[in-house]
Amino acid sequence: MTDASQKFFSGKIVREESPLNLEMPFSTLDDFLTPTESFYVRTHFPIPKIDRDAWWLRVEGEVEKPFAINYEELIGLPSVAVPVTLECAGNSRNFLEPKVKGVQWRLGAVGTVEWTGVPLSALLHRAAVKASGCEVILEGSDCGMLDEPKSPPGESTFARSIPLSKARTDVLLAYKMNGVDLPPQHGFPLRAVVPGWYAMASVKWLQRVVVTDRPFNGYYQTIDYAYWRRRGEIAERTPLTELLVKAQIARPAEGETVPTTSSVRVHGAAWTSGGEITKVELSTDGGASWNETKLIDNPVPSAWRRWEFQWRTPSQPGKQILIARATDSQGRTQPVQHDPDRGTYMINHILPIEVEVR
Ligand SMILES: Nc1nc2c(c(=O)[nH]1)N[C@H]1C(S)=C(S)[C@@H](COP(=O)(O)O)O[C@H]1N2
Ligand SMILES: [Mo]
Repeated sequence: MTDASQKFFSGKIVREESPLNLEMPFSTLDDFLTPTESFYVRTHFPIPKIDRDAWWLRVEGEVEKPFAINYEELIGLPSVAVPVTLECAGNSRNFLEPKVKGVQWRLGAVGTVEWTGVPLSALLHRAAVKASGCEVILEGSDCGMLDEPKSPPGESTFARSIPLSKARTDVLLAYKMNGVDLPPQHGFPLRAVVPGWYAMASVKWLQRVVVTDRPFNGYYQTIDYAYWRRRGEIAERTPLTELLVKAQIARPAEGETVPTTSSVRVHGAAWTSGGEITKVELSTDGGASWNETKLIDNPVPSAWRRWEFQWRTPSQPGKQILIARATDSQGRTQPVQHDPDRGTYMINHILPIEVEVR
């Protein structure tokens, strides 16, 4: 909801000041790549101040040759640069009814950046993972106390795990964002980028990579950032992982006024994981009828595709509900309602945007 009392910080909506949570106004979506200044910021603790000359990344656990690597050596390793879309698992939470606890994101806890870094597989190879290796824990150096009753007492760090197979496939340890050193709020000096997964997996301010011989059950993948998966009558706590298919409308934005009997460009972006976006449809009548939109970007694995549609607006003034709906190459599309087993995460049901025709 746009609100005149809304606070802004360098062009982003302030959702929380401490810890710092900033949202991109999604109506400013323009290019395929999101400018770094516009990219949303999600933190749980104060942003750690890290001196890169005193910083080390340790690689340990179920490995034959544990080691530590410093910044200079790391950036000297062969690197890759790839565009990857990151979406916070709680993006669009403010659309849930009734209202729920958590950062009240609308559409802007998502963005696409070109990340430069070293494939995690290269470091795992150097450490020589033992046959017992099962998962890889990524640990950040930010820490603090949580005021949740179910959190571990005292201070704890932000940590998350990925299966060894995923770690060896496409996970990047990134030190640049759009060609420039990571800013402090985005994980300086080094962060993980886990393509195709909700962004809680892309651990910032990395200090340790730990190979484990069993599934990790940390706070951020059991109590938080998890959902209920059903096995018949039994509900099982399951970590959030892959992004669900979703389309969002950038313009017109919620509450925007458009002229009657005219041609208005409706545009936005859509993303998925484990496939590519093959279709984005738009309804301009609250879901009664659907039009196929034009996909703008070429498909790139793990990045969004922008889309657009020329809308002939009605001759009669009044409110209109716009809804976008994406379909991917696996035939998956967006549900009409949010599944309560997902709690306040994985919000990919179709989202109504009300505009005024005048
Ligand atoms: N160390 C650390 N990593 C973290 C977080 C954090 O609080 N601490 N937040 C996670 C969450 S929930 C999201 S959505 C992304 C946000 O990345 P960004 O701030 O660069 O947009 O970082 C993830 N990595
Ligand atoms: Mo997030």
